[in-house]
Amino acid sequence: MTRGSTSHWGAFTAEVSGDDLVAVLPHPADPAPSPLLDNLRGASRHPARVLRPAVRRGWLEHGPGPADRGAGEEFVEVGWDTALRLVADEITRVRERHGHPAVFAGSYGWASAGVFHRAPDRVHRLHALLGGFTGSRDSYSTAASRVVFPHLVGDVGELFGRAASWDDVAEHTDLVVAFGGLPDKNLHVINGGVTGHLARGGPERAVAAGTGIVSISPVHDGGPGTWWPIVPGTDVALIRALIHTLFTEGLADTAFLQRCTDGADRLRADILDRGHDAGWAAGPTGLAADDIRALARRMAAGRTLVTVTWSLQRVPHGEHTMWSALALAAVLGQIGLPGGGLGHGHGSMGNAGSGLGPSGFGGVPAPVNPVADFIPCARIADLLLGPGTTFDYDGGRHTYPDVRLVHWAGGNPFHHHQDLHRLRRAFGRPDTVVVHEQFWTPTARHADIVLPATLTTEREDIGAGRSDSHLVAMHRLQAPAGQARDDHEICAGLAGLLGIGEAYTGGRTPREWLRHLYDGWATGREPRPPSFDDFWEAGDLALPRPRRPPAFARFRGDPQAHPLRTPSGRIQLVSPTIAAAGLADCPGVPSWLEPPEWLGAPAAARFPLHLIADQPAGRLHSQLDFGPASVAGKVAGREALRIHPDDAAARGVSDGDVLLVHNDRGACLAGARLSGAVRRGVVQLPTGAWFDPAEELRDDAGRPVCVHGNPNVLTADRPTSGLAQGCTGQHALVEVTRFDGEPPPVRAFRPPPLVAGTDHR
Ligand code: PGD
Repeated sequence: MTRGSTSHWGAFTAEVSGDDLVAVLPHPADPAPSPLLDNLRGASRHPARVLRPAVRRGWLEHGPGPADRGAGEEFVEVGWDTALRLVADEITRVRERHGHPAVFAGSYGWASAGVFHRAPDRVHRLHALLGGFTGSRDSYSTAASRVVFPHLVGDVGELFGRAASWDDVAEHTDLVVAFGGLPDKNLHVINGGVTGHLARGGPERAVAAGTGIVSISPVHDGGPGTWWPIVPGTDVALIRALIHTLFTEGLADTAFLQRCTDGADRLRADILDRGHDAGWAAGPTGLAADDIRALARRMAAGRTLVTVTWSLQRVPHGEHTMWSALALAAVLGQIGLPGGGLGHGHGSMGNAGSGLGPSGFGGVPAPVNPVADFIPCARIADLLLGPGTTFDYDGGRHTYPDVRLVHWAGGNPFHHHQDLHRLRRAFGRPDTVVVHEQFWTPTARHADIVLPATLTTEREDIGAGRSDSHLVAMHRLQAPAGQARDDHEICAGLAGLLGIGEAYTGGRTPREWLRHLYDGWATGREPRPPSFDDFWEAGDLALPRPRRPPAFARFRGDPQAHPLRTPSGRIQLVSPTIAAAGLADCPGVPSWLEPPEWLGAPAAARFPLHLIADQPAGRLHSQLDFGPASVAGKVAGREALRIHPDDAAARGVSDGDVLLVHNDRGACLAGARLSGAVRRGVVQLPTGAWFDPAEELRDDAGRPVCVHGNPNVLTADRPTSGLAQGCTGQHALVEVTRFDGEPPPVRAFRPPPLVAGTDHR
C-alpha cells in the first residue's frame, strides 16, 4: 500500500523513521511539485510542538477575566481530564451568565487539508449544537470580492470557479494584462489539497504559444512577459485611463455593453467628466501616458484576458479595484469568450488557470447556528474592543455582541490580523481564550488554555482540494506527538461533558465518517468510483477532468434567456444596490478613491516607503514557519525584506543587514535583501514570520519590537470599506533604517515557560 497524504501545498508519500517524517516525496502525478513539502520534514517532533494541555498560570489561579495575555507568563501543563473540565465549565458559565452570543467561535483560519478534521468546522459544530455562537463571515483572502461581485454579476461562483485555463489562454488569447502580476509562489497552494500543480508553468506555456503578457505590479516575481512597475495602490487610476482611451478612440465594444451591461453611459461619463485619461493616470501610476494609450489599443486589437489578483482587493477600497477591472473587461466586450474577459485568481492560488473544477466532495454537514450575531472576519479586534458598537456590512447595520469566551482552532490571528499591538489589546478583553494548536504559535501564547492538536500526518482523513485532480486517502503516517489529540476528539470530549456527545459525533467514529462521506459522494456518480476500501488501499483516485465552458458563456450567448442574478439581469457597471447602501467609502459607481496610505499621500513625507505585505514564498501563511523551506528564505534568522538598491544606498543599507522597519503603529526587525525586482520607493516584507515581541527592544512609543519580521505590526486595522469590511493588510507606509548593534535573538520557535501541574501525566 502506498502510504501517503496531502497538504494545501501538495500530495505526497513519506519515509518515516522512528517517530518522524525524514523524507517527503511528491505525488507522481505532480508535474511541478512545491518545495514547501519540505516543511513537513521534522515538523511533528519540532520543539515548538504543543505536547500537553496547558493553562496560563494567572487564569488557573485567579479564574476568568480580562488579562495582559501574551506577556510571557508561564503555562501550567495539566492532564486532559482537567483541561476538558475547565473548558466545559467555562463554556457553561459564559452561556448561562452572558448568553450564547458571548461565545466567539468564528475561529477563522486555513487549518489543514482534509474534509473531516478541518479544525474550525469541528469547533463550529460543537458550539452550534450547544445553542449557537458569534461567527465570522468571508475570508481574509477575498472578502471584498465575495461581497461586491454578487451585486455586479450575481453568481460569484462563475468568476471564482471558471477561471480561464492556461490551455485556453494558449489556444485563444493574444494578450494577458495581469494586474498584480502572475507570481508563481502563490500557485503552490490550493485550499484543501493539490495533487498536480497544473497552473504552474501556465504563463510560460502561453507565451510559447504566442500569447503576450503584461505584468502590472510594483514587485516582479519572475515569469514571462513585460513588467510594468506601477506605483502601489493606483491600479484603478490605470484602469480608468485604459477605459478612457477605449471610449474616446471608438474601441469600446458598444454592442456588448448595450446587450450585456447596465450603466455603461454613466461609467463613461464619470471617467470622461473627471478627465481620467492617460495623461492624468501617468501621475499617480508612475507609468508613461503613451504606453497606457498603446496598451489600450493593443487590448482592443485581439483576444485579451484581464486578470486581477486577490491581493489587489486586500487594500482600502478593494471593492473598487475589482469593480474597475470588471468594467475594463466589459468595455473590451470579451466576457464569456474562451481565453477572454476577466480572470480573478490567476497568480493568487493554484486552482485558477489549472482548468480543474470542484470535486463536489463535501464535509460533514454543518448544523444551523441559532445565533444571528456575526462579524466580517477581519473585524475581530473591533468586536473585542467595542461590544455594543455598530458596524456596516453589505448594506445592513449590525451590533457587536459582548464576547466573553473566544474559542479558536485552525487559525493564527497573531499572524493574519493587522495592527498586532491593537489585536493584543483586544485579546486582553475577554474572560477566557481557548486555542487548539499544534505549535506554540503567537496565538497559542495569547491563550489561557491551549489544547494540543494533531497534525494531518498523525490522523486519517480524505483530501479533496477545492479543485484537485485527485481525491487523496490521507493515511496516518506517524503517532501523535506528546498527548496531541484530533480536534474532533477534543470537541467530542467537550460535547460528552456538556451532555451532547452523541449529537456531536453522530454515532460514528472518524473512520466511519470518512466511509460515510465517501459513499455519499460516490453514489450515482459515473463512472462508478471504486469502493471506499479499494480507494483507501490505492491511496488516491484520479477524478475526471472535463473541459469547461468559459465563465458567463451562457449569459453572453443569450442574456435574455440566462440573465444574471443582478437588478438588471446584466453586468452592473453601476449598482443601485450599492448606491442605496449610502456608504461614503463605497459609492455606487466604480471609482478612483485615493488610498489613505500610498506614495502620493501626505503620510509619505514621514514614511516614504510603500510596504507590500504579501504571501510568503517559503511556506503557506504562517504554517510551519520553522520548516526548512521557510527558514532557507530568512536573512540573519529574520524575514527577508526586499528593497531596491537605490533606496538601500540612500539609507546606507547593504544586503544581509538587519533592518528596523517602522511606522506609527509599530516596528519590526527584518533582514535586508537588495533587489531590482521591486520598484523604487517600494519594499516587500511577506507575512507569516511568527510574531516575536522582544521586551528588551522598544519602539518610540514604548511598544515591543517584533524581532522576527512580522509585517502585521505595521499594517492598519482598517476595513476595505463599509460594504465588505475586508482585510487591507497588503499595503502600508513605512520607513526603514539599518539596525546597528546586537539585535535580540529570535525566540518565536521556543515554547513559553512551562511547568508541570499536579495532575500532569
Ligand atoms: P495560517 O498560517 O494558515 O494563517 O491566516 P491563517 O490564520 O489561515 O494559520 C493556520 C493555523 O492553524 C496555524 O497556526 C496552524 O498551526 C494551525 N493548524 C493547522 N492545522 C490545524 C489543525 O488540524 N488543528 C488545529 N487546531 N490547528 C491547525 C491566513 C490569512 O492571513 C489569509 S487567508 C490571508 S489571504 C491574509 N493575507 C494577508 C496579506 O496579504 N497581508 C497581510 N498583511 N496580512 C494577511 N493576513 C491574512
